[in-house]
Amino acid sequence: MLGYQFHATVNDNKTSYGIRRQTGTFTSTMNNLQANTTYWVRLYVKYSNGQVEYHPNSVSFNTLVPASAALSLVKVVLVTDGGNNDGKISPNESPVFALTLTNKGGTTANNATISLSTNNSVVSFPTAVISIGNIAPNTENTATITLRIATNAIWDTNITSNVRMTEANGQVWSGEFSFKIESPYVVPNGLLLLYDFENQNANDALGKYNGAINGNITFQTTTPSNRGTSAYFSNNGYLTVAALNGNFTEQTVSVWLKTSRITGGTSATTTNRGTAIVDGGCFRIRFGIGLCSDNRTRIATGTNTGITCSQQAMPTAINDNQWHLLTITQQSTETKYYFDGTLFDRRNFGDRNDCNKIFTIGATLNDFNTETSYYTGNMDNLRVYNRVLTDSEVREIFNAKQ
Ligand SMILES: [Ca+2]
Ligand SMILES: [Ca+2]
Repeated sequence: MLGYQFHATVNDNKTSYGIRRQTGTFTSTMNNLQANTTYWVRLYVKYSNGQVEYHPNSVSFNTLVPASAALSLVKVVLVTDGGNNDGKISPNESPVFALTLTNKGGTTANNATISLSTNNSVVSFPTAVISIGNIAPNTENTATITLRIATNAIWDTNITSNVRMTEANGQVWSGEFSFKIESPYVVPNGLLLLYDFENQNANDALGKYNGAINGNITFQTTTPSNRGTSAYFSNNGYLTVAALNGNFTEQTVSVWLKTSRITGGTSATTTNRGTAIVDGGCFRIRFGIGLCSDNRTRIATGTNTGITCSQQAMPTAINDNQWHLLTITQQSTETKYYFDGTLFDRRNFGDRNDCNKIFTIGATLNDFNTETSYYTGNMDNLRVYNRVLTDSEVREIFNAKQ
């Protein structure tokens, strides 16, 4: 509804005009006009005998669209990932975004609100509508909005979030922004399981291959990254992962260890046979460490070789009670050995572990020449992949202390 004024100049004071008798310049107001509509006005003369004489010309005009607010989304900032604070948005996190709106219109946007929707149901919004208040012309207001990423969200998923901006009068504007759901872990491709022991149990951090604790496993705050917890194996404690079957053509096992004692085998015939890290589960990798007579630490793999002193010597003794990363990859018959992210040996083994034997962490369960070889020490971030990692990927895990 608009009010317009028109002006006219009249040089005859003997007549009455459409509105009233008048000479000179006068102004009349026309109310209740519709916006963006064409009107015309025309003067007429009404004589005392009732005769009306219209001016031959009318004047037309088009009413304007009234000034309004015009909101747009001009900036989106990730305030926090609402999780591990690594700057990446991952499953089971609640990221907070700051959304800045600007008003390029002619009037204040009153009681503006924001609501969001996305193209993927793994994203939800704990607060459906966020108030952003009044936004004066050519000014900005910022509101923070929290999203919730479902635990079962898939890594490397691109999310487009639609932003609906609404003024109290019902006027709606829209915008959008995008982000990616990423793995919270480095080198996620092909990662089958990850035991990071952050929940102080034998659950897989990826939620797929939860294990069981057998015997004495406790949890301690020493870790490679100095954050979180690790598992401490002692007194013949070990883990089993019943569901995992490693019958793949390629494998990688990566694990952080901190130990001062790497003799643990209980063979009746051999001392210092070393301890086991992983075994069974139909993997080609049987993975143990042993302390040998020359006091160097060695890694053993294969089916029936046991953890003897005849195999791959690591460049540095591992039993220094410091965190070290051991990584073994296997492709066809070639096995590669990495110590603290650096390749130090490669050998050929063609055997595969017994596929009927449960995947075991921290023990061999009477399979290495009938010895049990329990591990003693801390363990963190045990990773199993169904592919061979590259040298640079092994180093990336080491550098990330993951
Ligand atoms: Ca994160
Ligand atoms: Ca940990």
